[in-house]
Amino acid sequence: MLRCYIGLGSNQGDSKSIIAEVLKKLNGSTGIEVTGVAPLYRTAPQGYLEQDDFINTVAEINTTLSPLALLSALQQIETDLGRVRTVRWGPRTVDLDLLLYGDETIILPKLQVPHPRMHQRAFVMVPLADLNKELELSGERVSVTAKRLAGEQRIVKLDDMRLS
Ligand code: X6L
Ligand code: MG
Ligand code: MG
Repeated sequence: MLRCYIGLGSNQGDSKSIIAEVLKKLNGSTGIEVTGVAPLYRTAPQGYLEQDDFINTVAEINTTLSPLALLSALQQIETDLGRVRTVRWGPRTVDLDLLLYGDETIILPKLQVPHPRMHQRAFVMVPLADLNKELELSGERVSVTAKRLAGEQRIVKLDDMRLS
């Protein structure tokens, strides 16, 4: 049994409902148990800027699946939820990224873990730090990285917006 972290993002359709649906499908998948979900965040689009804000979060799972079996389970859920690949870095109903697979390093043509750019992205590191403050990545605590990135990139916890 391995502890893994999955990045979730959506900026097309009813992103909150889509993420709820994804979490149900993840937890219902053979060999995957969702053990935690960070708060939802509204985040500025990165890479391709002319698109709507994203809703992002991170899920913590236990899995008995191999990395590639887990990757195909994630891709199947993306397809089930109607993801269509058009513009590179463009809008998507849902994106599921395998961020961490235990403490393993995986370098395959179609899968790199830890996700090679996660430590640069507030929309990954901030929810990851919510789930596990002790976690370290390339020698730095994720909570430290997350604080720095949150000061540089636009990211707002959704619950913080309820009273506004
Ligand atoms: C320069 C060049 C600076 C490229 C940044 C960053 C590219 C992130 C792609 C980049 C660059 C990405 C999400 C997103 C995407 C998401 C938010 C990507 C892949 N996915 N923006 N942009 N949330 N906020 O989930 O992450 S496309
Ligand atoms: Mg992504
Ligand atoms: Mg992806």
